[in-house]
Amino acid sequence: MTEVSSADLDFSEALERVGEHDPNAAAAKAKEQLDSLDSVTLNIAVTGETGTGKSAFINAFRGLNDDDDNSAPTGVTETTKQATMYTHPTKPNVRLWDLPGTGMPNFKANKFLKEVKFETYDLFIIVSSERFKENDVFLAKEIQKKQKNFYFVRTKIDNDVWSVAKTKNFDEQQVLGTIRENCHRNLKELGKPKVFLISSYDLGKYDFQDLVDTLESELSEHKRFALVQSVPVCSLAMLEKKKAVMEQFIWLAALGSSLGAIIPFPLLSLAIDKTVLTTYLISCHNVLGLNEESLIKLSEKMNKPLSQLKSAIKTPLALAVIDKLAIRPRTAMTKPVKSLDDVLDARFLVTSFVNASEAFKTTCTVLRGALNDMINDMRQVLQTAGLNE
Ligand SMILES: Nc1nc2c(ncn2[C@@H]2O[C@H](COP(=O)(O)OP(=O)(O)O)[C@@H](O)[C@H]2O)c(=O)[nH]1
Ligand SMILES: [Mg+2]
Repeated sequence: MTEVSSADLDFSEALERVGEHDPNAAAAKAKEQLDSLDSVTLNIAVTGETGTGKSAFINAFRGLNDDDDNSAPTGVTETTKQATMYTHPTKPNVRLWDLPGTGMPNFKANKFLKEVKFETYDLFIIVSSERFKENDVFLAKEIQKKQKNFYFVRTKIDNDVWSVAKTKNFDEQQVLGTIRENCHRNLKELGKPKVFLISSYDLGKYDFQDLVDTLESELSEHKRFALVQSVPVCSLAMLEKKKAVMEQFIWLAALGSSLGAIIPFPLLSLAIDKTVLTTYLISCHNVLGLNEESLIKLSEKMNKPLSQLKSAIKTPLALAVIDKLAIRPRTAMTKPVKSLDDVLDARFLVTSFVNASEAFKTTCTVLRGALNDMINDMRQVLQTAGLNE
């Protein structure tokens, strides 16, 4: 499966892409491919000395706060020599591994990598909160020998910035530039590797987006998709990235939802398997951070009432998805919301004539519109929360 935007894809191209000429077989294949996207695993190892912020970084990456249930304990001295796995709360196929600290004086990178079973991981993130040390360099070289990728992350940047923020002539870019230079000096044996400056308590700032872009560009297509789906929506820029990735699969969801509509149906919506569309839209809802858990985290992080964030969600489509997922019983107080089925039907009704190709095209348009609605709502949520970049 190659990367493509659904925008210009017609039905016959979609059939070709899944390698089936029969529309029913193509729909089945498309559904299979959608499922397989959720089963690809991404294993990210996070390593570095004790106290450098490995656990806090893992929590932030999973969209959790340090004191949440299931979060990696922070501020504790590591006693275990084992790697601990933390799965992503909504994308369990994405796993972050908290590796034991690398700070001991007689550190042997090769032995360390064997002990933590290096072959398990797709990539390594080497964390430091001050300067990178000899052990970090040894480790990077050994990872390279084993033909895996590593990325240097310099954490606690918020502390560095904060400590000089009150000084005269404070220039944030200059502070960041100096930190970067120092890191490069410590890592010069490795050439000039990229170093990402990060605050785990404010992923929307500094280099987190750049880190995600870089990982994305170096992963295989399916793993890249898992990565972008799982990262928290910490900025408007990250939201745009997520939009782009979800758009790539509209054609697949549209194809998967087609019921081989080769005879005219009185209503186009009858020719569509709405369960496939619903699954895709729920997945968008989670990926974009419109789900309850993500909104709660955002409200805690930005210190904004949850109700205020929720009130920024206004489109009937986003509200219908939320309503569909709500577990609470409806009460008299609940505002009546159109069901997702009704909202989708209303959008399909626009077209009255049908063949498989038209059905596909219309479904793509409906999904694109639905995704746009959710994106616009989430943009409002982020702005309400005070994230404007
Ligand atoms: N200000 C700030 N503190 C951090 C950051 N990352 C970690 N910390 C703090 O540094 C301490 C050690 O972090 P922890 O994640 O437990 O480090 P680990 O031993 O490498 O897992 C904890 O008190 C964290 O709250 C960060 O990006 N910014
Ligand atoms: Mg830890």
